[in-house]
Amino acid sequence: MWQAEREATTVVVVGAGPAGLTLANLLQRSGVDCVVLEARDRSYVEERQRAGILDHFAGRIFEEYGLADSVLAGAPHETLFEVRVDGVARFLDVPQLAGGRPGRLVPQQLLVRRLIGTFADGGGDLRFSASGVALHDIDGERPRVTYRDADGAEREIACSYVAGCDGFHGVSRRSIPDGVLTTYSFDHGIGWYTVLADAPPPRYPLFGISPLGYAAHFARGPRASRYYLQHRPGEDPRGWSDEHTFEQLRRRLGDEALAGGPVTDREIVEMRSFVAEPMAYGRLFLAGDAAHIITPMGAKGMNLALADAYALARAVTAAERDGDEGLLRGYSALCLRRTWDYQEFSRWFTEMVHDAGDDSASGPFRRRLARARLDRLWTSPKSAEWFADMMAGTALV
Ligand code: RFL
Repeated sequence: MWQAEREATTVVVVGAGPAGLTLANLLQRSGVDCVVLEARDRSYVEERQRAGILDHFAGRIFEEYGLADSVLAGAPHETLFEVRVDGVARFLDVPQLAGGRPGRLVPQQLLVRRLIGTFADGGGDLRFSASGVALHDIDGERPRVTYRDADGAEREIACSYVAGCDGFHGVSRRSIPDGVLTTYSFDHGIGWYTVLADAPPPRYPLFGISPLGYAAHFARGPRASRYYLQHRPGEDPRGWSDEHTFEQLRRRLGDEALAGGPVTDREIVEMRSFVAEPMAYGRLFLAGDAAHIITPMGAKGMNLALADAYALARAVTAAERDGDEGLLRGYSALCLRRTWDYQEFSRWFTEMVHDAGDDSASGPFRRRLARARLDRLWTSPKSAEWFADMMAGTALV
């Protein structure tokens, strides 16, 4: 009878995004064996452009594990944030307000590329183009993961833990039996269009509030920019010409001289939030977008993925090295506490910058409230410090 090739490891990590790759590197540094299975090929994963801000807490993870030199080399620290309200600039020194805790500007694809390189250099086992990944016996002592490798051969890996790091559409969360998870979904009722372009980045991360709608401009490396533009419900901005897109940005950001450039990617961003509780079932532990998605306001999606990976690496290491399963038992509750904290921050930020601009949906009363909320960041030092503290990230333990 035909049999799949069988192997064993301590942790099978499903998915090589920021969560899975961070976890794999931290486990490797801790001397815990793992195998990473990724559905896509290496170049696809290394070129996927998304987030760009690593918060201070996430940066500290790599420092703690001695990975900062290989993973964060040359990544500039955050300095000021600029908010332009009806074209008038205001600045916030977020790192200083957070007590000298700067984040870093790191395009997600650069982080991913470096995490792959570092893991591979350390002899890590990362398998791309793994199709048909299926999880078995996750509620037992010895789970198994089956898949088809890049050559089409069937394979099976027995393990002690499965880390479900395969994003929102992955297989891990769906492997948990019906009725176990409570899920929370929220549609923010806002439309966003995002564009990547080979165009000069802004001096500082830039948020624009105007009656035409919200816009933002962020660096994605020394010669590339990501832009976000709110669009009206029912409108499909993918049909906007590049000229129209940059004209909208110039008006919303109050900068007639804003340089354009070739657009390399355009997408509609779903302004949707999602949380699945608990983030663990038996010996399966969910991390990152597999368990929760968040709006880009506040830049917490990738950072939550890294914070989960850190908590899980510590928990698995304590269980394997010291026989102490306490952190594993507390993993879901710890990560959910941070997830809800960040969800609230992201919603607060989203509501403020949208309501303060185009009030066609929210109305004039909410517009004035949003502007009062925004003003408070410059009139109340405590409010500004709280904002900066959230941007820096929280070290829950
Ligand atoms: P990922 O990055 O989705 O990685 C999951 C990996 O799992 C693989 N996979 C599978 N592998 C094996 N078997 C299967 N069955 C599999 N199914 C899927 C996938 O191929 C993939 O490689 O999840 P992870 O690691 O949890 O990381 C999450 C972050 O990527 C995400 O939160 C952020 O990108 C969100 N996000 C942003 N976050 C920020 O912190 N700041 C930002 O400014 C920001 N901007 C963004 C964003 C996300 C965006 N999109 C398109 C979703 C901008 C955009 C446009």
